Amino acid sequence: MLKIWKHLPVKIVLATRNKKKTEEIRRILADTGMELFNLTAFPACPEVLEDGQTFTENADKKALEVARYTQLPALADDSGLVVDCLGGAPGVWSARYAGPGADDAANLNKLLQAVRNVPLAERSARFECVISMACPDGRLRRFHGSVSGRIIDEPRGGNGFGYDPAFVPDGLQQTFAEMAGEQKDSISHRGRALAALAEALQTAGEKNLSCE
Ligand code: ITT
Repeated sequence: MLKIWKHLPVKIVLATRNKKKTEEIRRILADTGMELFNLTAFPACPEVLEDGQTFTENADKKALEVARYTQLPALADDSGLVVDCLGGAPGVWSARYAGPGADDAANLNKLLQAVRNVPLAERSARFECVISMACPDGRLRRFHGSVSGRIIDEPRGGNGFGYDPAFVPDGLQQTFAEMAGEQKDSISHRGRALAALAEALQTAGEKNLSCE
């Protein structure tokens, strides 16, 4: 899908320390030729406090702070799961749903407990992703992707991360965690947001991408 920019020699910092998220972004953008680092290459980069009320606020903040610190174009992903019967939870708190420092297993377990008594037909949910790309001088571009589905009773599958074992996209039977990575990317919130970024930057050209 994103095979348009073979060998673009542009260095971009991914404003994340999340290993699985990094893997997905690298896989989705692999054919663009961009050189992608994440924050493990900048161990002294201060942690960005994610205190926004929306995915957009958090994505912008992460991209701008990391671009300023590294003096490189920075790409931030803020994402999460919005569950209708839980009033939109875990939403922007997806990474910390079971408490500060909670791991994926604890968050997933809390989600499954929270929907336990809700009929399957009322378990509609969606993953949201906002990708913000910032230049060190503060210029910012933003892209959005989402995918609708439902939360099942028991986790299934060993691929992906986070809430993937509990999420079945609309019209399908497999959870994200039962799919091959490329299959998830082709319909996922992150895949869609990054496809929009690729399309916009293809139009804008390499100069824009490198923040010159
Ligand atoms: P960074 O802020 O460092 O990028 P993070 O894990 O804190 O890493 P977010 O604040 O964007 O990232 O929170 C995203 C959480 O939402 C993530 O930890 C998962 O729990 C969940 N999530 C996001 N995308 C997901 C996906 O594709 N599959 C499953 N869960 C996902």
